Amino acid sequence: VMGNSSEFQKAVKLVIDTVSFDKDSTVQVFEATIRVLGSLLSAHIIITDTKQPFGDMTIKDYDNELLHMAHDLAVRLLPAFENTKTGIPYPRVNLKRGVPPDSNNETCTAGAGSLLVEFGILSRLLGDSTFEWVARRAVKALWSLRSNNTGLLGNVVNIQTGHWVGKQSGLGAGSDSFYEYLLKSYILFGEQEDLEMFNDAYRNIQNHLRRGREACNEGEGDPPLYVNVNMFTGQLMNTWIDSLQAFFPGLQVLIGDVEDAICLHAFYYAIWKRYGALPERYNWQLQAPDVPFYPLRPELVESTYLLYQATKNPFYLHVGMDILHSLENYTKAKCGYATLHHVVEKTKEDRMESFFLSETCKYLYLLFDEDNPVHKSGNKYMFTTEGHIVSVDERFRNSLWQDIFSGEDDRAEKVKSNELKAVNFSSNCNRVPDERRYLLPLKSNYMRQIDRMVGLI
Ligand code: DMJ
Repeated sequence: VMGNSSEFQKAVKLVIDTVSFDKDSTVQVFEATIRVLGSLLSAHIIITDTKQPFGDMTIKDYDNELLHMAHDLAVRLLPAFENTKTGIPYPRVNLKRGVPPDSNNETCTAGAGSLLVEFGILSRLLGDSTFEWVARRAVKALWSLRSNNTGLLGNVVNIQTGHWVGKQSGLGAGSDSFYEYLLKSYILFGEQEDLEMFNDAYRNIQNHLRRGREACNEGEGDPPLYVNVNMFTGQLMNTWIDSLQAFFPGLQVLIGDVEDAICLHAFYYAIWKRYGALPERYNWQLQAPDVPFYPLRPELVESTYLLYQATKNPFYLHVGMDILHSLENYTKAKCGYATLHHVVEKTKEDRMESFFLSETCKYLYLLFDEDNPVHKSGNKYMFTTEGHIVSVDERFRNSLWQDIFSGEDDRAEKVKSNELKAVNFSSNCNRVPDERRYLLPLKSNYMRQIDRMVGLI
């Protein structure tokens, strides 16, 4: 993204030469997929792009090594999809030994249901439907378990019985990327069923999770907020929202619900202004953090970036500057940037998650880099949930197989026997003006209202 080809080439070489997944290590299927598999695939796509829009990112004598590594990793994750009665995967797998004997049968919706983008890309690059098939089966299994009454899904499910252990339906932890990947899978692969599921889910979210006035930027009543409810009854379950939920305005931008996105984003920005960070959980009734740490999460920056792309309103450059300054002031440490242990006390933890680089920094950089190749018309990119770039490309539109959901039993057997393992395959920041001179995207009384709601004034 920064166009630094020599560093990119060095890093790719280092990964090829030193990384092995043949490790006696138990990983989370979701995290290994979005962080590791996703980055390998993204780098492979960039290296093999015939247009090379970021500069010369080709690797001398490249022989699809990153794709081979992605394949190797995905095969090691496949045991998570075996011996599960519902098709919903186990949450953890040992890279050498498969699912640990004492494995937990409970998993969260986001963890089990947001593997389709990476697994689908891998399948389509390899011409092997296995990976997409298992990921899609998991999505469909979760989808079939939604409540008959509300259409909502819970946040924790038993993969053998299909019973909801966590009945909370919300947009944050445990649920977030499930919704994101329904839409992004459609954008990438163009499968109608993904869009239909997304549209249905979005409608149910609007009907049961959204509180506050109908038109977000005008009229009487409270500004809109998306709350956590019981999936079967739609009843409010608690009075907190979490910082992960701040991705939702970005998703709303992708489907063109920009007005609502502007309003929800403003609510999160008000919380950020109060603390210089987003607490992991914020209690909107008590106007105080319920869980006070901030692990350098990207969601607010991500939505800010997407809203700027959609509106070109300089207000979002100001928000980005504000976030950047808070990060510099409160989280900078000797060797990197540190998790805030407490957003009020500004104490730090010795921990910098990889999503700080792959998402938080990337979205901030892109927000200010108007001329980046990512933004050039003709270049079409999508971000995975971990911020990895993939081109929206014809080659992901075509599945080379026709049989994806025919002969399910046969495929399940093959997955079990690992028969499908062997596959052959040949800034500009200076322009940012003073806040008061912005054209605010929202009416100023709205801004005052949410500032009051979060105890800023
Ligand atoms: C990232 O790992 C991904 O965005 C994931 O979907 C949930 N959020 C974290 C960062 O906060």
